[in-house]
This record gives sequence, structure tokens and C-alpha cells, in this order.
Amino acid sequence: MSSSEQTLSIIKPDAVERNLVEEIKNIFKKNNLIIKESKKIQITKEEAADFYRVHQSKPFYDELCSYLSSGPIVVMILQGENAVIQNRELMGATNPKDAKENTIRKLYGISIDKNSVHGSDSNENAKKEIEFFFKN
Ligand code: IDP
Ligand code: MG
Repeated sequence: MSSSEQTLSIIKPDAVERNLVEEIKNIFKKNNLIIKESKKIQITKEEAADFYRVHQSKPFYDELCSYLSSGPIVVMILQGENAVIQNRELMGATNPKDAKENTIRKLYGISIDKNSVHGSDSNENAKKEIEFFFKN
């Protein structure tokens, strides 16, 4: 049975600003994730609040929404075997300090908030998040 899946990846403002887009994309490609779609956009704080609404009760919610809307981001659909888990493994732990060697967040993350990338955490959320950015 094929387990080819799609997931949503976002290169966050801290990484776009430091010109890390191609480096991060190369990590996906080298690890058998195909970039099916990619676009550089900037979203409003309201759109960020909608995207991150699962976190609305968290103390860092307002800061998180301000941050994601603070500059250009690159949103991508990644496709491959077990894409959701594969992408999460390549990203590393939420806090770059806890991330394993050679993960994107270990290599490039600055702090728990400026952690360079977002990735869907389940197939169900991947579908919703792809819809959010790519279906009108
Ligand atoms: P994830 O991005 O690894 O899935 P989540 O727990 O879903 O992590 O949190 C979403 C985002 O919220 C994180 O990527 C990070 O940018 C931010 N975040 C998570 N925990 C904290 C925190 O304790 N302080 C500030 N920002 C946080
Ligand atoms: Mg998450």
C-alpha cells in the first residue's frame, strides 16, 4: 500500500529574512519530499489568528500571530512517503535548543518563537492547512 501523503510547510519570517529558503527547500528535496506547490506571501494578523486558532488559549497566541504576519513567509505543499511525520522529523523539536542535530530548527532556529518552520502535525490538519493556503 502506498503511503504517499501531502503536508503543509511554512518557512517563517525569521528564515525568509535570512535568505534560508533555498537551503531549507534543499533539505526537503534531499529527503524525498517533493515540493508540489510553493508561494511567497505575507498574511495579515487576522489570517494568522485564523490559521493558529488551535492555539488561541495559549499565553503566546497574540505574539505568535503578530510574528507570523510580520514579514514574508513561504508556504509549500510537500509530498512523499509519510510526508507529515517525515517533515516533522526534518524540522526537529519546537524549541531549537531541544532539536536534534541536523534538523532545520537546530540548524537555523533562533528561539522557540523564531523557529524557522511550521509543519502540519497530522493528516487531518495537513488537509485543513493545505486548504487554508491553496484552495480558494
Ligand atoms: P510546533 O510548531 O512544533 O508544532 P506548537 O506547539 O504547535 O509547535 O506551537 C506552534 C508555534 O507556537 C511554535 O512553532 C512556536 O513558534 C510557538 N510557540 C510554541 N510554544 C511557545 C512558547 O512557549 N513561547 C512562545 N512561542 C511558542
Ligand atoms: Mg503545531
